[in-house]
Amino acid sequence: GSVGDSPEYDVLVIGAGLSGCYSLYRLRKQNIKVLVLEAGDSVGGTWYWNRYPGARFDSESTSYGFSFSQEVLDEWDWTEQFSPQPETERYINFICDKFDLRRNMRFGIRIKTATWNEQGRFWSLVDSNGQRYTSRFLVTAMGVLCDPTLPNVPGVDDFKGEAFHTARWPHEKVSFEGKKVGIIGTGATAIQTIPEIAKTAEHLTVFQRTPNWAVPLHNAKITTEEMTEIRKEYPKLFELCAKTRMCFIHDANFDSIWEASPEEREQLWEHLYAQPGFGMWLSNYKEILVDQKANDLVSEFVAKKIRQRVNDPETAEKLVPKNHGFGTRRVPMETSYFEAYNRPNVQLVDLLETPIKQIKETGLETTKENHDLDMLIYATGFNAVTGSFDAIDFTGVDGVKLREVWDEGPRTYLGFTVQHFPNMFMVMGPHQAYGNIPRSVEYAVEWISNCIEHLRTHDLSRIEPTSRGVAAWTEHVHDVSKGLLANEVDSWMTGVNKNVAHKQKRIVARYSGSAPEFRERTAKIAKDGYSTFSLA
Ligand code: NA7
Repeated sequence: GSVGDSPEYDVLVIGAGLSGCYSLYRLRKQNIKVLVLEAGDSVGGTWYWNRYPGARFDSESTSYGFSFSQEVLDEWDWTEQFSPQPETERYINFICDKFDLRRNMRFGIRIKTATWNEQGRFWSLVDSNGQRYTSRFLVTAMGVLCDPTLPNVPGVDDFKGEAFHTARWPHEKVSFEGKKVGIIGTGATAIQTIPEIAKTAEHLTVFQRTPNWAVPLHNAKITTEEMTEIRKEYPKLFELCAKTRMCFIHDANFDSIWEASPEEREQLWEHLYAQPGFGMWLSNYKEILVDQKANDLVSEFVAKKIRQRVNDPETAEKLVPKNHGFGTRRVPMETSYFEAYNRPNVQLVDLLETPIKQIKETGLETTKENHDLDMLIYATGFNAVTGSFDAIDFTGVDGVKLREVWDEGPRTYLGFTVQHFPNMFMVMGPHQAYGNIPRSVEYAVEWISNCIEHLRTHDLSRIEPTSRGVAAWTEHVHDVSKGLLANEVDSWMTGVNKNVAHKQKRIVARYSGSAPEFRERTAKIAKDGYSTFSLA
């Protein structure tokens, strides 16, 4: 292109969550001119938007923090085993202050279109105010769960009381005192917030469509002395996370359920159920996530726990999932969730029996009755994985639209790149291994920034995956997803969102092989000089 056509930045990054912050840190170290564009008014992404009461990690705090800076590891104290949202937001702000990241960030900017200019080899982004930004490379750091969705029921706009989606929670304190509160949804978010709201609301009605297999989080404080001990173990901890399938500290169990006696099973399950974190899900017998019979047994154990913890047998029965097995959807972690239903001010409404008819000025009407409400909370989830891409009009080579390329489900090369969209890199895009997200974010950002560095040092200004590469990777992602019971169940992990018209069919949205395998395969491509890409 002509001089007038040269881009203003080397790299534009969309999003200032963990992915965007680390992208900026890395790229700037490489002397690359970067600008981060963020829709929110500050940094933090997920931890900026999700301010609902009870929001916290289900990952161990110490395993969730960034590992890239020894100084940060030395200076930052986590105060809880599973950090609550305000502390995590402070942590991300601490990182941004420490490395002066805000200098290269712009806030309150919602990108509407992203268009590839083939002649000039650059990306051109336009925000909702019509402002234009250009760069040689584009890094999408938009998060896996960032586009909240409301129920597709009549009357959502009619309700006259206070109404919030959990992912758009107000910055001001919300009071539940003396109020009749309703909440729609019983996913990981709702299960965190319901016990908190129940503490002060005059009345809380939970509108449940699909119950979920939640297990106890067992959160606890971390003392300063404990933090000193933890700090010494950081190298070991990150080594462990690098080995495990989903980057958590919970290692796989290679024991077979069929070689254990019923007493031994019961013993292991009691042990795991009493452990903090995802152990019940991730350190269980090797068959439980792939073999229906094994899954039925562990599901029965968790069902028994629910029945023991909920006083009213009818309510307990409604809380036991019937159509999917334990661990086949993202397992919500709970703190006194089931006990919340033992409170006199909490009521469970089973929408499978009595579906929502409409939302009205005064509350919510099911096919059976009217529920008058002062406040309605939508814990109804997200247009996941590809939702943030749907929200921007991406145009690649020859006017190709990303929405069309992904019409039948995502097609990527290594989860990082897409054919027809040169010089675009995705952090936590589809077909990547998620799990304990920051571990995956660090790897993805390093892969991408190394690739950009390689291109620069080799005087290359264009990279695009080949159709052969995309076909092979997409097939590989589909192959490794086979056999997992989770991939035969509707959830955000299989790309289903009943509130979004084009999300009714299951797709392979994420890389469900192991994270070490993902890293091994993608690192090999880098080591071979990215020769499987078309480079120019
Ligand atoms: P999820 O896990 O997608 O949960 C959304 C919940 O909202 C789920 O229980 C849905 O029921 C329910 N929902 C959605 N739409 C409706 C309508 N129209 N009517 C009734 N109920 C509805 O989102 P979360 O925010 O809880 O968690 C997202 C992730 O964030 C989580 O996995 C963690 O990784 C962090 P359904 O199951 O569709 O029947």
